Amino acid sequence: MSNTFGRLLRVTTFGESHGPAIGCVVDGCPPGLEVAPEDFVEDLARRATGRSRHTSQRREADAVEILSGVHQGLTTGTPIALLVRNTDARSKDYDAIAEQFRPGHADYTYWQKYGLRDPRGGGRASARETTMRVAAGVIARKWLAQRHGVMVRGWLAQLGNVVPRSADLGAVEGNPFFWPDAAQVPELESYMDALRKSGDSVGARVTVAATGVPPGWGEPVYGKLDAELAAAMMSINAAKGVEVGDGFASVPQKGTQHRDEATAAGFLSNHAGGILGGISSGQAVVVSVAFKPTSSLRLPGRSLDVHGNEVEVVTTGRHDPCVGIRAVPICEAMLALVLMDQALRHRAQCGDVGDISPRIPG
Ligand code: EPS
Repeated sequence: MSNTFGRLLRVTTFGESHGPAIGCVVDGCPPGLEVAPEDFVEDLARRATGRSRHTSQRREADAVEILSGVHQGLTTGTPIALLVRNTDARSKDYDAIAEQFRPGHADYTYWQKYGLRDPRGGGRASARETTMRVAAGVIARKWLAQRHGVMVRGWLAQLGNVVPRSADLGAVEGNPFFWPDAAQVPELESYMDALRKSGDSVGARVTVAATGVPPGWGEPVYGKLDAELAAAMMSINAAKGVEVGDGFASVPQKGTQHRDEATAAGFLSNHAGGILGGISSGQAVVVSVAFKPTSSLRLPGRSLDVHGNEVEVVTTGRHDPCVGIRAVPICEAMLALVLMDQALRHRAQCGDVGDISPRIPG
């Protein structure tokens, strides 16, 4: 029931935010890749709550246990099962809204679909699930880097109305916003402090890019690389829009402006975001994702309860004022997972084709 994605690299996640554990099964990873519990620490910490005052203050250990698929430090080609135990759920925060539908939240649609729901922490709809995407993504990132030299990087490209004044990727890991301009960090700190005090939330835009992707990954027509990236990104909690390359900015552009011309020295621009006809061109694959403002707010909002009564919903507890911030490593993971799946599929069908001339430098 759609808890699995990918074709040759198949990822299944399971678990609820306030259940005993969350986990995933990564099936289809080639044998011989070194994988150890320490590999997951950095990316899980980048995504985790409670690492700065600007995110939810829930403090999870987020320790990955490898249950299968790895022997003596190497993947065996069998399903890799990863488990993370929930250690800091506080379910009483949800008692008061257990029978209410938070405006803008999946509470209502889960209720309509299943006729019942686990209200604790949003259950399966919680961003907690994304922990396992990031864990699975660690494996994909490692394989892509070792096998193909592909590197995946993400950053926050907008927070509310604030946009980066420069694109210094060296600054991204040095601040709690994944922001590519260190000089703006004090401005963001004040913005987020005021937002948190007001009780409101705000949206954000995340951009992710993969460099080193060779030409040829992606399948026409229903398995287009951009189509699968869009589906993967839209499956992230709170995602409301995806752009590839120039995306919606392409609308007013002229063809002469949008097309990426090339010389023997390489492509002269990358409006296409590294994908032509659903297949990678050898340029950086660039995807942007819009995240809506978090719907769990302490500011009252009108809604109904499960009995049909009109209510004012007030959500207390430990919520992210901008869930888009923590989405940076999640988008990176989804990009890596889609790329690895497509790389394996390309190898399966077209592995004998080899390198084709001319190859335009990215
Ligand atoms: C979330 C609400 C909060 C966040 C949670 C995502 O959950 P709780 O109310 O249970 O603390 O802390 O994020 C995580 C636990 C996580 O690991 O990302 C939500 O409604 O999506």
